[in-house]
Amino acid sequence: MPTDNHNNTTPSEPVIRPVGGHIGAEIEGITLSGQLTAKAVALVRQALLRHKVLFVRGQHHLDDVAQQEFGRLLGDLVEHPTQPSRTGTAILELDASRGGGRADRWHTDVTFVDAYPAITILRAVTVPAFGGDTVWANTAAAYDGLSPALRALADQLWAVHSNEYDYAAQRPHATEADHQTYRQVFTSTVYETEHPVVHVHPETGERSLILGSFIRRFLGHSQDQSELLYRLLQGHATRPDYTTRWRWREGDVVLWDNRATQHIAINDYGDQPRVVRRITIAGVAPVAIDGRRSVTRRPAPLAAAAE
Ligand SMILES: O=C(O)CCC(=O)C(=O)O
Ligand SMILES: [Fe+2]
Repeated sequence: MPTDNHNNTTPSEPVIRPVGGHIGAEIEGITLSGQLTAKAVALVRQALLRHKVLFVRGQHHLDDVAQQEFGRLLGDLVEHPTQPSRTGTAILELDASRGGGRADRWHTDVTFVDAYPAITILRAVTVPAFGGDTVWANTAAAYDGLSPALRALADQLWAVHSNEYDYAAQRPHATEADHQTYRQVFTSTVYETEHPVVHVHPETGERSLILGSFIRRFLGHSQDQSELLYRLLQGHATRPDYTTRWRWREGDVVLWDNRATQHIAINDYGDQPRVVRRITIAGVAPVAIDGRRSVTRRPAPLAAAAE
C-alpha cells in the first residue's frame, strides 16, 4: 500500500489526498492516458483499493479513445449487457435528457450478472451549473460497522438481483415513450443472479456488502420480509458516515472499485444538460465467506448457450 503523501516533495509524483474518513481520495499531478508508466498504474490501483473512489480533475485531454486506452491499463473493458455502447467504442453514455440517463438510485453497477464489473471509470462531458453531484458509499466500511448480530444475519444471506425493476424515478422532461424505449432496451434480456450479501473482495480480502437497487428479494424470504431486510441493511450501508460526495467539473474523471462501493447520482438539476461517459473493467463472480460463488439463474446457461 502506498502511504498517503501530503507533501508533494517530487513534483512528478502523483499526490493522493483523502477527501473523507472512510472513502474517497483526489489524485493530483497525474495525466491519465494509455501511456502511464507501470509504476503510475500500480499507484492508481493501490489507491483505488484503499480509498474505493478516486477523483481526478482537469483531464480535458481525454476523448473516448484515450479514456478506453487508460481503462485497458486496469483490465479488460466490458460493455453493458443490454445497453448499447457509443458506436465503435465500449463507452456507455448517460445523458440526463434521455430515459435511463439519471442513475438516481443507490446501486452497484450491473449486479444483475454474476461477474459484474470490477471497476468503473466515469468522465464528465457536460456538467450542470449547479446540482448533479454523485455520492459513493464504502460497502466494506459499512460491513465493518454492523453490530455483531446484524453481521451474523448479513453473513448468511443471499439476494436475487435483476435488471427487471421499476423505473419510477423522477425524470422531469423525459417523455413516456422515452421511458418505455429505455425500459425495453434495458430489459431486452432479463437477468437474474444470486449474490451473497457479504463477499470477500478478490484483491483486498476485505469483506463487504453487496446490496443496491437491483436486489429483488432475499433467498428464503417473502417479498414483505425481503423489503424489511433490504431497508435495514441498505439503510445502514448508505449512512452518510460511509459516503463521499463529488461536485463535478467538466474534464473530471472518477474511478471506483465497484466491488466495494455503491453510488447514486443526485437528481436535483432539473432540465439542465448533464452528460457523463463510462467504461467498465471486467470483474469476477463474487465469493461468499463460505467460498460459494455467485450464480446467474436467468437467462438459464443452457438456453443462453443454445441461442
Ligand atoms: O451519473 C453519475 O454520476 C453516475 C452514473 C452511474 O451510475 C454510472 O456511471 O454507473
Ligand atoms: Fe452506476
